[in-house]
Amino acid sequence: MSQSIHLTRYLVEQEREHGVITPHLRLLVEVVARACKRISIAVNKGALGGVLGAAGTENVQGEAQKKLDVIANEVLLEANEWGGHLAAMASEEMDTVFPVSENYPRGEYLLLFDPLDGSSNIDVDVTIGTIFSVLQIPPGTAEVSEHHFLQPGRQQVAAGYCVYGPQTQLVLTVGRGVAVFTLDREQGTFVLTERDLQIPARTSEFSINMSNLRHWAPPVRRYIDECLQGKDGPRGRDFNMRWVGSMVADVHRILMRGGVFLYPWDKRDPNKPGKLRLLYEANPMSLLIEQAGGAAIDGTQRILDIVPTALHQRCSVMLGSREEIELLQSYHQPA
Ligand code: P6P
Repeated sequence: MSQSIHLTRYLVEQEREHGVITPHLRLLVEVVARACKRISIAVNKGALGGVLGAAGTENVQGEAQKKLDVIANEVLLEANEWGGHLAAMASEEMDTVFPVSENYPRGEYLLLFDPLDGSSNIDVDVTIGTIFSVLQIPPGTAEVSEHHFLQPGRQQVAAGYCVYGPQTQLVLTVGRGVAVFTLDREQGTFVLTERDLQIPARTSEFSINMSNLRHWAPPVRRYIDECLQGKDGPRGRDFNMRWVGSMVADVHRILMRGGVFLYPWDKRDPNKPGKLRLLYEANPMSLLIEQAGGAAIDGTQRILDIVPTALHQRCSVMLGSREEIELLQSYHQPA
């Protein structure tokens, strides 16, 4: 019987054979994965678990929180604070950074997360997920503060998400490609089901919220218009469109079969660079996409090169199949 490889064995391989992770980073990923299993169980209970609907509170983004947003955030905080691998955490659901309590030893890693991305889909049973990003700080850093988190995404040491859909899957990179693990609910373990995802460079599927069409900047408008013209237009082929309204679901589809995902700047709020958050949405997803052979830009530059200035800052996001992103970037170059 072929022996299936579980998450722990994969991480031990990465540590022992490739030296890409430390024992503390291995522990961090295992703890996050365990927390995601707990979140998956809560999500799957739905109304039967009394976890649907609004929490009656707002997060730092000014968005109404769902009960599951709060539950997922608390699960991740509780799971990660005692292990000695983390110095601090940051979350979409919390205004400021969360230093590990002085009751526990502090490690050299920072964990950032969107505990439950796609919340608007929770009550209608559409796929949602947890996104996480891991940064490093010099060991023994005394007081961790927000500026320690303001590192460009290329400095992430690990990134991933857990998608709560028909299956629960953990998608992870520790810097050597992208691996996919599917939750075996009978054993309660994440089993390796894809060892090295590669995104097709070419695609005929785009993902964008078309209701914002009239607000887009010209380069994005040109790109989408050409896709819509299909084989009679300059692209010479017909395109399909998908929009789940949950970044994790849309990006997972792109990682698994190719495509291009856009949430660009638009003129509804000109001072906002985009809707999605840089540190715990765009950066982890961009690292995964690049590790799988794709590309991720904000229109003109690589997302992973953006130097953050604020914990919850937003950015314009275009990511996926490399050929499409290169074309989009060319449309953003000055004429
Ligand atoms: P819109 C979910 O709220 C989210 O942050 C992303 O997961 C998703 O891609 C986007 O917003 C959807 O935004 O404007 O289409 O509802």
